[in-house]
Amino acid sequence: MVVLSQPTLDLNQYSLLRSTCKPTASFADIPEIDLSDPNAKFHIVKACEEFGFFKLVNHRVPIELMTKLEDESLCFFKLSESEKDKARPPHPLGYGSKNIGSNGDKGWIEYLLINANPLPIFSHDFLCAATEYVTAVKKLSCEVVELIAEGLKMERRNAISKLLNDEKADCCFRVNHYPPCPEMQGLSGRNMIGFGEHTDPQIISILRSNNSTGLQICLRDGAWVSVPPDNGALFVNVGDALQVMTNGRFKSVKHKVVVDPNRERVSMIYFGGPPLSEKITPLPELLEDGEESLYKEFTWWEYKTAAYKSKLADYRLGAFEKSPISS
Ligand code: GA4
Repeated sequence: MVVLSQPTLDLNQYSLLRSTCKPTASFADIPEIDLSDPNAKFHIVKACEEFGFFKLVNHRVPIELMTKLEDESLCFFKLSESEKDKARPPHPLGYGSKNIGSNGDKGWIEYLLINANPLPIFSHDFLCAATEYVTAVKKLSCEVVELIAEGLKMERRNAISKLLNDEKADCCFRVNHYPPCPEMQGLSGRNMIGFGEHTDPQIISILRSNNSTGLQICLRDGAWVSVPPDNGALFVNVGDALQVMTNGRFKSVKHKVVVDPNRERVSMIYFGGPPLSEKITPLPELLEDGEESLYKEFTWWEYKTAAYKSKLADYRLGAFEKSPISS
């Protein structure tokens, strides 16, 4: 028999995690890119420069693929703790709850984190749904970075996409489940953190959520704003590696998730990273005459290793800058 369970999260453990941001952080006017718009490439570049984040509509990833995988994931999260525990390590991949990374970060969350290249053997139905979804979203991530290359007027349209398409591309995929947190009901003015503030280390991340609120992004002026949910849309994050590849012209977006007292949130995120041996440096065709790289030379393996030793909120690129740039 399958026992339905909520993860046993002890609220006392989380009292220190209450966000200092008001739950009513205002909803932002997030740039919305229509992929069928012939000028999408220019809008994408502008959004990456100004927000490091945008919403994508008419993206051609069928909603059925998203909801199928979401349903399969929910079936998994509804299993008993002992069943889910069977999918725990090897760390950091597999099932996790409460702990994010291995350096003490905690959140009101449980998740599945898997290597997307190739996908591991899991429950057959989950694997089928994940394979279909990840294939579609990977294709989309390549399309988006090709539009970025075009929008930046680069000669090599595939300069970035070839890294994501490489058979050794280091891509991963996670499904996050944020159970409702009814205990927070009476505690007005504060929200429970589901996933603390951070930037994604990779090149690009593509996120889908189940029409629920909770995702907040940090604007250039430091203000945190809520991202209005949109069931059919996908959301795109600039990651740290893309910040470096554009020599800081794009900035990776700081984001976090706060939990709702009454509604669960499910999000699925594809993280497109380069092969481990790839050098992460500004793309030569983007450097103006005489412009120097703001960053030391490093491989994706070096950056990823450093990232996994860091705390979620750390400014990870700092150690790789030639001279400190403000975060
Ligand atoms: C953030 C982006 C991805 O979710 C992730 C995360 C990873 C993890 O959950 O294990 C990290 C985090 C992420 C950045 C810093 C380190 C590593 C948790 C953490 C404290 C899978 C990734 O690649 O980096």
